[in-house]
Amino acid sequence: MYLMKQSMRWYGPSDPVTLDNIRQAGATDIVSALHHIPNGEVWTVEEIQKRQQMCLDKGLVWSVVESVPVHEHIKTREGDYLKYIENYKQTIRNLADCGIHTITYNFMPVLDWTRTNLAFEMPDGSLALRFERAAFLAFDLFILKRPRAEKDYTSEDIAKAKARFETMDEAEINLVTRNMIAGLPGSEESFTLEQFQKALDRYKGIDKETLRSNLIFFLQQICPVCDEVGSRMVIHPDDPPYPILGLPRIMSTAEDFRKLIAAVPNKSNGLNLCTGSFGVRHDNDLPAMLREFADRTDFVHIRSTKSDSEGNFFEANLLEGDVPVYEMMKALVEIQQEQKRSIYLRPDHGHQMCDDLNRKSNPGYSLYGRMRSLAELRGIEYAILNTIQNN
Ligand code: DNO
Repeated sequence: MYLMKQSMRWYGPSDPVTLDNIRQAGATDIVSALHHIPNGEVWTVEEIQKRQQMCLDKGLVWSVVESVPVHEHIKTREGDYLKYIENYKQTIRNLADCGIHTITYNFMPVLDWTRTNLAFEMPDGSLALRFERAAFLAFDLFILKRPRAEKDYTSEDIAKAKARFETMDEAEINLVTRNMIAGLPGSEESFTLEQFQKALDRYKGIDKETLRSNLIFFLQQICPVCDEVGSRMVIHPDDPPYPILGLPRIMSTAEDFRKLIAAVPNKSNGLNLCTGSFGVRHDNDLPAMLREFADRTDFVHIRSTKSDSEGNFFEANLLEGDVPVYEMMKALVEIQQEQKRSIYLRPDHGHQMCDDLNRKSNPGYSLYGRMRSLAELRGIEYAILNTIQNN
């Protein structure tokens, strides 16, 4: 029987969650990145091996990179983008030389993932990540004061955002601002408000189709190298999966990924199926997406969000959100048996709970919440496999 490769993200030596913690949570594989290397520079074999050795010393294997960040100049195709693409190729070759072949990346302009609230209190006292639309709009319209932002919203939206802004004291304004632009873990960039507006301005002439063609150009350069060394680029979807701050988005739906495969059919053009990101759109049928893209999905993130009709969402307990976790796991178990291979899976964004409430941790990446999710996922997989075996 082929079982999921139980993986957990580790941010490296400065992560408050230790490799021992991760091993005790039951994971066998590590998802990591060399966050100390500036975006755009080559990851040397020596630096990669150092990180690998840290994992091996604790009986773990660094199997998936999340992420080799894509430099903004590649996304906008300006400045030194050709140099950054060459550096990216070299990083892929170096990773392959060290035996690491699964590389996660995203193509979201300026910001990686976005939340307004990193400590949303759940009824049981644990803390969740949340995206509150009115707070986000208040940030865009009245804190950042993005030029012409009003044209992206209805007058009803603007009124709600204004009312929300009026409830904010200085501390909340600072907090929302920090959450939005100071960089969530893994996002590689952080800004002041002024730098942030400049970063947005670089996308002025770039609409959806231009951004998509920049991604296609990037993959056309990178995928042949990946094919040669037996590696795969797995793209992470947009989070949230719709346009924000006037920026284009190109990886929010199954159709977006279909377009990418049609343009770059290389087998190294793969998917990191993140149920939490795609799942915020109820028109994304997640198990169907997993089945459709099974040949290209080497890495799965499982978490569940719960959204309301206002466009707010929070990250729910794994089995209590909108994501059909059982159906996803069933599809995953079946695909693994059909394809006779194991797929890397990591629990994503757990709640901050238990002793983690008294510790500083990377938002979404404290220990116990993810440990709880991994245990639940393992239990679901175990039950499905037993049912298959007994029939
Ligand atoms: C958030 C993560 C993302 C992801 C990148 C991949 O928790 O899922 O930051 O790592 O988008 O490039």
